[in-house]
Amino acid sequence: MTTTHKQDSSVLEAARAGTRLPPLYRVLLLNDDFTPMDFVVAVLQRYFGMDHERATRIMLQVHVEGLGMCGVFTKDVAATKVEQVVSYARQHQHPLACVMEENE
Ligand code: TYC
Repeated sequence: MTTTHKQDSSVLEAARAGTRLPPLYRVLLLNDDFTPMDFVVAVLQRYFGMDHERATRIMLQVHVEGLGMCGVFTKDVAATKVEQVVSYARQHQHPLACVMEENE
């Protein structure tokens, strides 16, 4: 094998790696018995850019089914959303739980 061939294959590997999609993470809200419904709707609008109708639909899904998806993001963005939501909820003394999990 020549040096030229080795370079060619590593260039191809780098190109493939460059086109691979990053792992994505779901951000989920979990139900609880205390956080007010209108607070959850406001969170979905504020941190996930939802309109009032969509936010209400997701909030009710969480309320009935126990959890619901806020969106799918890269790792850093998902972690920031979780941090923001939990921090905002605690500032308002609500136990709202928000978590992330890899989207497999
Ligand atoms: N179950 C709450 C209530 O009855 C409402 C709620 C919805 C709480 C979604 C958390 O992620 C949640 N007030």
